Amino acid sequence: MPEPLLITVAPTGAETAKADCPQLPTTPEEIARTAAECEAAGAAMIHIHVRDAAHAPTLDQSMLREWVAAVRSSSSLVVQLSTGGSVHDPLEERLKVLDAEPDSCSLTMGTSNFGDDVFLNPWPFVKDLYQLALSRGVAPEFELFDLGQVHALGRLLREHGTPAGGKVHVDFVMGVPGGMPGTAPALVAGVAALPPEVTSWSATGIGRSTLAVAMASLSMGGHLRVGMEDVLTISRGVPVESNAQLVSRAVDLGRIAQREPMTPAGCRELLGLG
Ligand code: KMH
Ligand code: ZN
Repeated sequence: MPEPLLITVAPTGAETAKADCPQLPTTPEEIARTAAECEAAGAAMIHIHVRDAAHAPTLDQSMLREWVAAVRSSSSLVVQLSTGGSVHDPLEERLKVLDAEPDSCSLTMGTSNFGDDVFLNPWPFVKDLYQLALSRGVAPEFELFDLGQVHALGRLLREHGTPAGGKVHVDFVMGVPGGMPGTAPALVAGVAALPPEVTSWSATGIGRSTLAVAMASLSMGGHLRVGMEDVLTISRGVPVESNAQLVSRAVDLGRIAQREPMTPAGCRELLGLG
């Protein structure tokens, strides 16, 4: 039997303005509804960036907790909070994201250019965040924007060990201006360079690279991340209607590859969550 397909939905992100994209979920009610729809469509995990009452990205602790509770009230999705936040968020606030008690957190393995901005992840921050996640029992998902970050993951695991239970899940985030391109050869190179401790991997392609990366990932037995954090059109010039639409397309692609969607319980096992 082929391995079930983990579909992670990243519904909001920190970069798109609500005014430019009214269907972007930016309130607790909208994220709760999105979570329920995406679980029904076949997602097992949700990667969350929180927005405030003005729809702007925030790491406010009470809002983080409110969004986590909203998703848990409407779905059984595995809840992953972004510790990347927006490019403007201070490192100390990004560490405090774990206080909101998510199941999982993103953990980017190095600094990279991010369009005209810099996405800052200095090594001491990476180490602190990793150790904090381990001490809190939060499953890190290692975000890899570039090939150098794949090698940095090997260094982190050698120096600080693997999470209890030995599960190491990574996500290739490809096609960001400043990171690796969203192409099949780049994904092949990234997967070939993964340290041996890695037990599962997924991939997402930003913007127009979304389908190329999804199909390359499926062809190599990988998992998928989809969502409006990463792409806002379903085809050239046609806006995405909802995150569930992107999840449904991922389910369809997975079925062509003879992979059935993984359940949230399956995802918890994959991440080593008790
Ligand atoms: N918004 C980006 C600057 C993450 O969620 O951990 C960082 C990001 C990665 O999206
Ligand atoms: Zn993110």
